Amino acid sequence: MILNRRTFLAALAATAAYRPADAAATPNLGSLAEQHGLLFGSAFDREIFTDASYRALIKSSCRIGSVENSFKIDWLRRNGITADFRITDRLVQFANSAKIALRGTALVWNDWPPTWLKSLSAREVAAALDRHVGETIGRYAGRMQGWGVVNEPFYPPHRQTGGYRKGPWLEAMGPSYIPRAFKVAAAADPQAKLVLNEAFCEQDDELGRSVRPRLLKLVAELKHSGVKLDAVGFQAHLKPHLPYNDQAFATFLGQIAALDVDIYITEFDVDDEGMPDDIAKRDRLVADRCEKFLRTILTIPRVKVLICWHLSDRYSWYKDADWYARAISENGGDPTRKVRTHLTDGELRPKLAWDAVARAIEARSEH
Ligand code: 9MR
Repeated sequence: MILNRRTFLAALAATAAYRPADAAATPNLGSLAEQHGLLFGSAFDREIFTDASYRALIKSSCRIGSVENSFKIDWLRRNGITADFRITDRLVQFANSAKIALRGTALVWNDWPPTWLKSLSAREVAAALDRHVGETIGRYAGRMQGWGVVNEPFYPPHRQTGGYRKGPWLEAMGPSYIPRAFKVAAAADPQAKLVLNEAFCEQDDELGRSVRPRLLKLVAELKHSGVKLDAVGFQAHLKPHLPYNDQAFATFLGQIAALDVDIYITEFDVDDEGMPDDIAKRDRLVADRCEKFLRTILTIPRVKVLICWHLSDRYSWYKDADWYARAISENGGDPTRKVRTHLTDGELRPKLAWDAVARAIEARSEH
């Protein structure tokens, strides 16, 4: 009997004990996605310089990559406005030689400001934005696929006018910091894809539903005023323990796409805090959530990019988030248990979620 790829993947999924030894034995998500009009990749950062096996996984699987932290102002300009570009130079060099299209992320974010920024006058903060965005993008012009220029503009619980996220950029300039950052970015590298990135919209809770209309209005305003905005990024840190409605989210993505922007899924992973300790059960739940979400939203042709926020539990950011272990205990779980939030485990072995993502990508062409 000859199995075509779909039947083969379905057969694999049906085999509960399926555990391929390494990523090479599984569908290559980067090339599979390419066949379906999608750029697939992952976040990574300086760990790739020392972790050869992770570097190999990133190189073999990713057509696109996001630098997780090193372009953020608190990393690049730790002690003042003068940047230390040594690490970012190496990251760009790595991606260029590995032929991975690279994105810098969260250049302008009201969260995590460096201490020195907080003591500046409004005028100096505006100048710092111009310098950080202009100098950083300008330095790598022609070598980067694009930039997450502004990250997470909204956070209605901060109770600022318009639902904006509180922080030094908003305090100094009001919401005008957003078009300003995009204008500086476009001048520094006219070819780079410029992205506005937002969190929570995938959730169908009060927070997600309060961010969506505000983001839609902002994107419409930016486009109508002629700002160069190529794509809107949705993080998709999926939280299955909160309400969600993938169809409603897909409808919202359709409204965003109608404003003539691409859609990028920029930080894909699944928060497993509400799931049982049992690894087999958790892996199945994570895989199911990945597959259902992606099957729904990948039907939208303007979804062009899918980036995981790391490819392995080895580098899961949940491990360092102070609220994560606490949330597991509150749910009656073992707070010392290993995270199962990503597509491969701590030993870089693909999990059920890897194949679930492959199936969802394959289904894209059916629509
Ligand atoms: O994964 C990132 C973690 O290592 C950093 O400490 C943190 C603060 O800079 O940011 C994490 O990435 C965030 C991303 O930049 C924006 N969306 C939420 C991500 C997870 O917190």
